[in-house]
Amino acid sequence: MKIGIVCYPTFGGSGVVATELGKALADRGHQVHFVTYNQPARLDFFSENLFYHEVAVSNYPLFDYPPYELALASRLVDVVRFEKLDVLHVHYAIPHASAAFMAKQILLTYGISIPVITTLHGTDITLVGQDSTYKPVVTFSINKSDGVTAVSEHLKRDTYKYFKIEKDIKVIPNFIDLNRFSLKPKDHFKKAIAPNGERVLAHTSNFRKVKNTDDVVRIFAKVLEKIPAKLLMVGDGPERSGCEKLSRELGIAEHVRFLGKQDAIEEILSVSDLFLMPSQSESFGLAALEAMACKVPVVSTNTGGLPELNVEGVTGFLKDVGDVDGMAERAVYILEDEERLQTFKEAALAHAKNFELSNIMPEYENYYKEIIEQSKQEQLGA
Ligand code: GMT
Repeated sequence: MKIGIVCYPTFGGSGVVATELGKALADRGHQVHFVTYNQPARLDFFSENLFYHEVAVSNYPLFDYPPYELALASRLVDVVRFEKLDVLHVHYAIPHASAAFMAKQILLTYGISIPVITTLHGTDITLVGQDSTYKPVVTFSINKSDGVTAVSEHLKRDTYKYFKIEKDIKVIPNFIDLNRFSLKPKDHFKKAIAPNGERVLAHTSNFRKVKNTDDVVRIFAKVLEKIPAKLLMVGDGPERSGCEKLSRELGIAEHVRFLGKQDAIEEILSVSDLFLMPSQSESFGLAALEAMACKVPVVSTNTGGLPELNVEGVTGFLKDVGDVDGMAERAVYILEDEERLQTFKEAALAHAKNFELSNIMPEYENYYKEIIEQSKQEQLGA
């Protein structure tokens, strides 16, 4: 198949999923065309089946807000026409689903019918999409997509709860490439981070409010009262400087390392003993799955799709949003006993294997085929 993928090219979860999916599809022999405003963060190698089409946004001085959605729709028309794509798969509804809808309508005037699949990732439904600024467009463009997928059962339920959706939503969970995300021998790095055998806790995110990164620091401060430990904070975003300030105010700054954006996340996870994800909302929790694949148990909130990933008492523990004391107590429980920690580590990896790329990718492949066929039948019936 010739597949067009639209996503945010940043380190955010939806962009990561879209890029890893595109790479895997290219490995399977499909031709994959990324249409984004920048080279996707993880699209960092050459493959004869991978193409990148940049969306250039004209910044005419009249525009206070350059019309990105129009630039994207025009680029999609161009790419679909000239590359003869079979399907467009857009990740994150805003504004990708509506741009794809517009492109689809324009392409019909050229006699081209392209099916559009929208994958819902999280805040496009749970946060941003519910803002009345966008809600009518989000509802319309989901209903006008030929196929719709969500990354967890919970997100599917939320979508039906908050929007008037007439379409079937197929749940295809996020996935992990266990060849990349696995425990790496990084003992020298661990010694440098935790020279006295301290436990290493980790958090990776884009430091947006929804991630509750202050709670990561607060949980860690409480863990530190009980056991020697270090905290690795990976990523960058609006809340990062506040977190640094908080760790100074709590007097624990010497035990917290802010590493900024990192490519080799698996190496950092490989020296970690526990992953903290105290998010306000999390439709799936890809970062937690990456940790589990590197044998790192997870203490998280019980929000959104997290209970579908983190198994209570097996791969880690789940507490209510904001329950800093509860999460700290559970973290200490896992970390204070070496044998118990090893049991949780093994279980984290065992569960991550259920989300292995090779298990999940065919679900997308089959869904593409189904939607392409369905769209052909509709054309014939029209
Ligand atoms: O940052 C992004 O690219 C999307 C982001 C979001 O806020 O919607 O992440 C979501 O998509 C990820 C990939 O499917 C999920 O693993 C995250 O749980 C989800 N984030 C939230 O729901 C907050």
